[in-house]
Amino acid sequence: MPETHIASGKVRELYALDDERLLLVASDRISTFDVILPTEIPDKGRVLTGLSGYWFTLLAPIVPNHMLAIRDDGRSMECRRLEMLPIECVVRGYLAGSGWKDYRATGEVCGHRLPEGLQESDKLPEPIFTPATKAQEGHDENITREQAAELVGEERLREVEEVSLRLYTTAAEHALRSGIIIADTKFELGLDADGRLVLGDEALTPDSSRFWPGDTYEPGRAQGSFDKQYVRDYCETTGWDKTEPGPELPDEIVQVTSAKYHEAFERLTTIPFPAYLDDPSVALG
Ligand code: Q0Z
Repeated sequence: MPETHIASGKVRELYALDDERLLLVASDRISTFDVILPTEIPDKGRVLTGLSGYWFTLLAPIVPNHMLAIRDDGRSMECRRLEMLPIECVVRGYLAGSGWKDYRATGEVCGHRLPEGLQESDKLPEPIFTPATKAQEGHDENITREQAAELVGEERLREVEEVSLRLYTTAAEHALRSGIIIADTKFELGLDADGRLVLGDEALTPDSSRFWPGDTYEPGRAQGSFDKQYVRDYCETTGWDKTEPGPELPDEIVQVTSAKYHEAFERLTTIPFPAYLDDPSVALG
């Protein structure tokens, strides 16, 4: 059963299974300040794969997805091969990251004029679709709706925007009931052999989204990350200059962070994580 390696992400690997199918493998690697750390976080890849699978099932009434199966290892997803669109489909419900930067500089984010006087981390009046280019290296760059339309076509863009907003709104409402704010997220959409829009890649994980703890949310400052805050805070204590290589993490930080991933999985899915380890298909309803 030959699996040909076709791509590496920072923390994931992609293999070809055959002409129609890919295998997406999520490692336990963690990145912070854009650097992969030398220490792994136990179960991180399984949590992200299980969460993606959970969301794919929940959101399938909105748009079909590429998932075929999660393997028994809990970290590998067999997927349908798609023709991926050349844009990142970002949706923001709150003002953070490059959205906050752009707003402060111009009062706009990707051509969306926003009300005056918003603070960092504020909830937006309504979620906005803020497409970005796919950078081969470095950071994705926000683009306007017009630039996105040149890349995928006006009609396809309308469909992508509507689907992305419905996916985000549905997931963010669900997460909020679990005490987790999904401040923003990035979807990767593609087309199947019949030209139908399909949700691919990973979806609504803490690596593709900003997850904030709901109980300490307070606009006017940056919010802590649900999963990575202990890692970032530890890194800040070491005097590390945020270039390669990153620091090794002490076991205490590793254990607390692994527990945060387990907690996110259990809160969002209401499935005990050991039940997922025993049989990953439990995440798929
Ligand atoms: C996803 C990526 C990773 C490196 C290509 N269903 C699909 N069909 C076609 N292409 C993709 C998918 Cl998911 C696809 N990526 C992102 C993932 C390592 C790059 F694990 N690239």
